Amino acid sequence: MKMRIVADSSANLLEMKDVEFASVPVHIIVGERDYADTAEIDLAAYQQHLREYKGKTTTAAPSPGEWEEAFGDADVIFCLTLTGAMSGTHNSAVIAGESYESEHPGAKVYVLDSLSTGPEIYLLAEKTRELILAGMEPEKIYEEIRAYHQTTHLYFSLASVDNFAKNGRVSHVIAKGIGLMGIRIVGTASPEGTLDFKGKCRGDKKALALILEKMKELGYKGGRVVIAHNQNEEAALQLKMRIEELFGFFNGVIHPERALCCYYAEPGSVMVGFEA
Ligand code: X90
Repeated sequence: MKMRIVADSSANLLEMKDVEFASVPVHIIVGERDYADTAEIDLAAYQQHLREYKGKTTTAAPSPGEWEEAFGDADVIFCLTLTGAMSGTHNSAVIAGESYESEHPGAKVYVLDSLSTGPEIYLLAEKTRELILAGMEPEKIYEEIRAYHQTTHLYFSLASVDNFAKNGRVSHVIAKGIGLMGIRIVGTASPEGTLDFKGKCRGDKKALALILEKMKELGYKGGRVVIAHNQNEEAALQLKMRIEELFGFFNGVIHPERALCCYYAEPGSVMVGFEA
């Protein structure tokens, strides 16, 4: 039985060792240009285009066809999507799953709404990989992933929410003033899969301290951490150091965001997924 993990590109994940994996690109539209968030994208050139472009920019969910293509010829697919409360990506995956199952009798597509994005999807993918490699049955894997999902969280520090506001995903009132004088907005993915703002901080140091405080409040005890950043490796390393000071080790990874996350979690932002 061929099993495959498929996640949209908001997971900032392009490949996985020892298991079948595919990433489905979310799209970023900058004027006439449609950037598919794939491994081929030149992130520096893309970010420069975003910075310099004065007209309208937006994003678009992958089509069901793009999801189906990523399913390949697997018998069992674990499909992990970014929050359905903020994007059509999940809906598109559900449609693709139904179509794939009807075209491939006996195949099964499990579609899980992460109610989150980025590092939290990354954690779910890592767990799915672990369970596949342990030789577990698909139905049991899905059950375990859903149980694991109850223990994963996402926090973020955003350097700007302009692109969220421009696309009607947060109000302009909230967006105002963020990004000025190094103001960061710290928030989390709500249980419904929407943005839940927890506070404004001046500078990375305070923002990271607030994230760490929230992690501890949730019962974080040194579990797995995934940190994604947009041109702010320094902040990611600072958080890693603080975790090491507290727990004696850092069980995690740090990586740059891919194109979709870079659009909404603008330069200077940090996203943190963790187990608690
Ligand atoms: O359908 C589309 O056009 C894509 C829309 C995606 C919207 C969400 C992207 C989030 C990227 C930003 C920081 C954390 C947000 C947490 C949300 C629960 C990352």
